[in-house]
Amino acid sequence: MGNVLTDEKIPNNVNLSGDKRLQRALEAWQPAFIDWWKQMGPLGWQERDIYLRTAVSVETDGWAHFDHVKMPDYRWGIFLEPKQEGRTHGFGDLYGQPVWDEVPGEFRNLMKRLIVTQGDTEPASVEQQRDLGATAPSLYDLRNLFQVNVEEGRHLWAMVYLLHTYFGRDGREEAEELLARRSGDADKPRILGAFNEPTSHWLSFFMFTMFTDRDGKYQLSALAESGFDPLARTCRFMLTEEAHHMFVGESGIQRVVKRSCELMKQDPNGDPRTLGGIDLPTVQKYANLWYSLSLDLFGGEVSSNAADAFAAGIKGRYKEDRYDEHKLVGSHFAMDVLEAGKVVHKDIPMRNALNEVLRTEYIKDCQRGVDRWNKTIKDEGVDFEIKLPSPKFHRQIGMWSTVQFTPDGQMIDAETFAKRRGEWLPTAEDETFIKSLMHPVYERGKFASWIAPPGKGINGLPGDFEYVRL
Ligand code: BYC
Ligand code: FE
Ligand code: FE
Repeated sequence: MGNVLTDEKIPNNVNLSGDKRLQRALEAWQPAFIDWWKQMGPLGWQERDIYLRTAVSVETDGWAHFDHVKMPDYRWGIFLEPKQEGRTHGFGDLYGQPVWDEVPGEFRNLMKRLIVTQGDTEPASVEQQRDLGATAPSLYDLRNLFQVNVEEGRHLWAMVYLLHTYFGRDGREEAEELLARRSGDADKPRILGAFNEPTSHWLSFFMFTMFTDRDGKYQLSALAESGFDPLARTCRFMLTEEAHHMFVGESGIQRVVKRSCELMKQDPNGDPRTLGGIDLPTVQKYANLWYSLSLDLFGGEVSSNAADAFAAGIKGRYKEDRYDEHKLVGSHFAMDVLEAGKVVHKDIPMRNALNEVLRTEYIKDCQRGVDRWNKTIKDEGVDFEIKLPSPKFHRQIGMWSTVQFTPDGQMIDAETFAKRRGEWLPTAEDETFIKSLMHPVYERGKFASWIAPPGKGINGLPGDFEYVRL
């Protein structure tokens, strides 16, 4: 693999110093990135020492270095997995032919759109999480928030590297735009829906990292199969970091429900709210919200964009290797569709159904996480089950966005939905209540009332380690 040059301005394993033009272009973008980080990254805490993991190579053992560092000094680098000699297209019309090291002209726009869309989510999430440092439930959680934030920053670097290297002037302009859009801004919003939603407290943050970062896992996995080799190699390494983000979300909610159960047993009326906890039905509502927003990120159920990207060899399926057939001509996917206002189960040409195929894999993965939450609840002796709502519930993208469903998948009219919405999704009162619990806890080894301590600390360290130096 390429040597890692960590002493350069931009740490990298792509021999950046061997391409002076590219190096200069990226070094010119770097101060704009730092300005964006200071302006839109975590509010406060920038001058504190945070115990962070930094990617320093792509070796499976020892790719990460842990140390206290001030966030603006974080060494955001460019890391691609080593090139596999002789790699061929793993799917699509070009199956079996050598992969590309450059972008073919006819696919340039499609490829650029996907890379820009991926890149846009990374800074968007940092913007969404900007204020959370003021209300962290512990130093451990505060550190995990910042870890996620700096790595999303690195994921932006990964996409900007591709834009600068392979898309010339267009790519440089897109890289600037990535720093100009703003999450939730009416005039220049981020591209995808969920990335304009507020994550204004830690319950939403944990749901976001559970469900929305998991979309990242599936989208990156599909792009990791790409016949555009530099994209595949960069996404493969991004997935290494992604695992921790989903851990933060899944274990975060697991600790919330554990605490809820403990408090339910302490309160004479079984209400954790009176003791500063979050009741399980409210946890369910936030799961309904973030799961449905994240399902939207897979795009339309039937999509010619998805078919085109697959045919071209640009975007594959999750773990393409597991499938026997990689061209998908003449095969079908049986799925629910909306026809004349009714749900019908139907065969759809496979290439057009690929967004739904990927979403189906994602749903299974979400269910595995929810099962682990339910095991925690059961182990606490509490009779409650968190359920993923129907994929048709509360959708804003795709065919189900034009009709309304209950969480258990019954079609209802818009008026009934509006009337019952507050039973299923967080209300203004729920938001106010959750925010009322969000008091910072910055004493080493202490945790807020609404969350249990983690089972173990970071990098083998104890839970009361000084993850953030005050
Ligand atoms: N919001 O054929 P369709 C992550 C647009 S998360 C707004 O149905 P397609 C992360 C679509 O662009 C992973 N618009 O969908 C997580 C298209 O517009 P045009 C992010 C949407 O194109 C946490 C039209 O609707 N990565 O990394 O097959 C923290 C019809 O599109 C939405 C990617 O998404 C939406 N939700 O698929 C940090 C990978 N959905 O062309 C990071 C790259 C669709 O008519 N992106 N539209 O103007 C893609 O692969 C695809 O663009 C999508 C959509 C899967 C998003
Ligand atoms: Fe990311
Ligand atoms: Fe992530």
